[in-house]
Amino acid sequence: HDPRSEWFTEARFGLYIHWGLYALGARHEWMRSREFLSNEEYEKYFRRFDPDLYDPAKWAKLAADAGMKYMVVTTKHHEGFCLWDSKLTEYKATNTPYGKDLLRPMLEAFRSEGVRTGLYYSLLDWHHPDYTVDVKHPMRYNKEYVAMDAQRNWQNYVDYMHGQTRELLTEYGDIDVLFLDFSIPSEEGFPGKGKEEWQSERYVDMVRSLQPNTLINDRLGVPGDITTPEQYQPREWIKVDGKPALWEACHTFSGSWGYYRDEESWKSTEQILRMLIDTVSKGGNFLLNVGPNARGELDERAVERLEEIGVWMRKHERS
Ligand code: JFZ
Repeated sequence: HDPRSEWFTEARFGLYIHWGLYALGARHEWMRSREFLSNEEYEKYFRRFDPDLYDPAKWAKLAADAGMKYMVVTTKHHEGFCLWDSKLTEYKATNTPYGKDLLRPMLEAFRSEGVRTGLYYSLLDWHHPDYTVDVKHPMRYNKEYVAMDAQRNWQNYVDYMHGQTRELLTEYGDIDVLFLDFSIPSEEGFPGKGKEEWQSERYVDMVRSLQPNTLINDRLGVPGDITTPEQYQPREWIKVDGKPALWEACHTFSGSWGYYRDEESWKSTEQILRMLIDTVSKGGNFLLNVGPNARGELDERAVERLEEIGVWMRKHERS
């Protein structure tokens, strides 16, 4: 029993938001890696990023009405683009045509609906000049780019990642969850990245000292507060060291986390509700993802389903 996590156990249902430049490509948040896109090839999305219809109050209301009690948003996904006004990079929303911090109004909107706020931060970074090539990197088959690893200053990247986390935990109010993503095994001649590379123990100490109540997931390669199976339904309550653990299943409505216009394999509302009930019956939380589009709207297929979930919730007196 840990008073830090009582709210999490009660919360049960949350909204995951994957939003970044990949919304413009409208074909998966891994498009850079899948299509081996260089920084230069990807730059056009940065130059055109302008979500003119962004209205986080709408998102927050929809989530609260669907019975969601917390949210987690990608402050930076693997592509490296930052939704907030980080002082440590120029690769951020404030330098796009949109010109404004996207994170602060989002957190404010959700908090005013009584929804707790969590941040996703990618440990991988395909844009940072000191980030070395690994088996997932978009430039992994580009010999010149790989050869430049010898000149890359890894500690610079680690300082960047720790420093950005410090910004997020000092300038954006109480952060309830930190979802760090992820550790990479060594493969095909590329070294892996895990707790040594991320300097995870020092990182966790920093998080604890800045915000002792923030719940951390377990993808840093060191034990965290929350175990996060992804895209599958565990058969029973997940145990860590033989004891029932705090866990959270994260799922997409369809086959992608980022906005994917032409992806048609959407789960039905009934399927989602069955998964939610199944998760909760085994002691877990259900984090359901939406990928907003490049104009800043939630995908209408998600809106439709979240509204239906809200109807079910009200019938069962949740929201
Ligand atoms: C990661 C991301 O690569 C993906 O784009 C999305 O953000 C998702 C929530 O997280 O993907 C992972 C990370 C870890 C595992 C699987 C997919 N894992 O531990 O099985």
